[in-house]
Amino acid sequence: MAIYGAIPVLYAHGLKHTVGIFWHNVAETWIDINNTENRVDTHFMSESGVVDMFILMGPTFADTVKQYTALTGTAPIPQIFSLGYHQCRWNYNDETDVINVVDNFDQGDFPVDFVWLDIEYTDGKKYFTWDPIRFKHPLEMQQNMTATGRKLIVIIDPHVKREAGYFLHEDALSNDYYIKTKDGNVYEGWCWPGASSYLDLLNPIVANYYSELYSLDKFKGSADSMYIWNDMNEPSVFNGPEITMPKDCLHHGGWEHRHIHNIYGHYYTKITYDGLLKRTPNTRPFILTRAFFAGSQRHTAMWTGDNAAEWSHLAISLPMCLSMAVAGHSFCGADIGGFFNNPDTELLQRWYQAGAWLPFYRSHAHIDTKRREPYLFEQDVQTRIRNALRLRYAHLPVWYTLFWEHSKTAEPVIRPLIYQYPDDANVLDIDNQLLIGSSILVRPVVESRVSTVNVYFPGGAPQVWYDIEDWRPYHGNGAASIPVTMDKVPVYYRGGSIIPRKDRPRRAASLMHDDPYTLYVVLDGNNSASGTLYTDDGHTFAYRNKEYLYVQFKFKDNTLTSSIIDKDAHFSSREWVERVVVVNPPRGIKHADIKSKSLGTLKLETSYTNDERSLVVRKPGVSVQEEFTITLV
Ligand code: NBV
Repeated sequence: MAIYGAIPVLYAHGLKHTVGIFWHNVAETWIDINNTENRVDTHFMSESGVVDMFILMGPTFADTVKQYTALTGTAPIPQIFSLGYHQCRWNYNDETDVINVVDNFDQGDFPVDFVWLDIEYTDGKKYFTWDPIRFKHPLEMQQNMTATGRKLIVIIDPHVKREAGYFLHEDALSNDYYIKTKDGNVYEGWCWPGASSYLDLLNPIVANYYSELYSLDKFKGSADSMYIWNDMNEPSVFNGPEITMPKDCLHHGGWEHRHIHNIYGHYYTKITYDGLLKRTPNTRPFILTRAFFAGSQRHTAMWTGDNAAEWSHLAISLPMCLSMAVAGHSFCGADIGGFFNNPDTELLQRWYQAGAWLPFYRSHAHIDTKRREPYLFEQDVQTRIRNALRLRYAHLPVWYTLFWEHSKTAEPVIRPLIYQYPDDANVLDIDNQLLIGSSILVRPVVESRVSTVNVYFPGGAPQVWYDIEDWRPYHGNGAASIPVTMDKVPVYYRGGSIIPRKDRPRRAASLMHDDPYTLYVVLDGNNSASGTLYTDDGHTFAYRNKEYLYVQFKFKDNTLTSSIIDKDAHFSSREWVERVVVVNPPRGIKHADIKSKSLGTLKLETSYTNDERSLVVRKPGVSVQEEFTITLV
């Protein structure tokens, strides 16, 4: 039973085989999973609808996920900025507050890309309006933000305030756009604004009307750089049965709410998506939603809803997002710090450190909580939060490349170990570790006051994992107890991988676009490694016209080679390679030679670091657009 969203897909995994079921039914649904000693029985119970069931034949876990995604779609590549850090709170009080938050982030040197406004920015909870006193100059406020590379996201909820004179309510009444009761009257529920009604989104005319409200001339005060958060779209109705809409309410086409309950929120975000596309046709929409259904990944990111400042809620955010990812929806995160109540600084720091490794990275807090922006804490706490944020930003090229690859191959951006190592019996129930793609292994610290955590290193003995702070090797033959401090989170790169990073600290992703890369070449037992890098303009649809760069890096026989994967795609990038760090390098290297068309052959300095566990190749200075080789000599 789900509160916010439902993806009725179920995988059954054995060490040799995975199969799945996709229960394609949008009525409210319960799924009972009954584990007995030798078997697992599953009962699907939907309130109405037909049995439309897809059996996914596998045979591998990855195949099964792909078969499911073939039915429901992949997420298009998001704006790169949306993979940065988001600062949210219910609520930032007024325009000055918002601008001060941005200033304080700058003064404290904390990167952030978006500041969010919750329901209090509206004029009396009437969406598509602004509070006339506290948000009197929304455009100016947004211009001040964009001048620093930051943007605004505002909330739009589906309940419509029943207030005479409110244009949306008047339009809905006069055009008959509202959902009805079983007796044919306009349905009236209770939500933030008080008496509210709900638009009948199943009606294409209503959907079109609503999506057009996002246009720049209608949503006055919204800049073209502003994006949308859809909340309460289950829909949430305070006085409704199970806090939602009565089952016998009537929608377009005569559907009772019971028949379509699980897809209402999905429709809502699809309409927002269409609206943002109409408003700025060449910009990738960004939407965050609370309600979702199978397929919502095509339009929106989601978050896990109202958690609390408790260690168990930090811990559960990993399995929740991992489940979402294998159910096709990778763009998932949880409220950093916990929505309800006040986290102590230990929990808050651990949450920032863990959240940096989930796809959607936003801190959020309930209106009754104490302010908890990172700059408000003691210096040591600030330093740790800043480090977590910087590590996130350094890995933006990895996240972005993985989202590109997800859009093409359906591979989840984050993965449970079982996805990558399906025949390893030891990983079946590991859900406190995750893989970012296939190359980064993370074991966030989600327990209070621990000095060690257990980390399982998958892949068998030949597979080595390298701690990203000191490049210490760990063999893939089981679990190890790893010492942790408040500064330490166990994160490893897989031997055999090449990780592109942008290591120059910046204030926002939007300011990193042309920054140079450091390539981390992590060699396996055969002295080889490979990896990919995707880059484009970061926010438009130009990639659909082949304006992008997709590069393959390979290391073999002491030579790193870059080659363009999609030869018919082009992007004139200003990014270049600033440094190569070879982890587990060959011994006795004196220098390196770089060769490319524009550079010819040049000699590069190298130096060993970390007790010769790594070798740094200085300033290759080659554009990522160009194919090149770097040979260690
Ligand atoms: O809009 C207020 C909150 C929001 O901050 C939160 O993130 C949502 O999940 N919203 C729910 C309404 C109810 C909160 C108790």
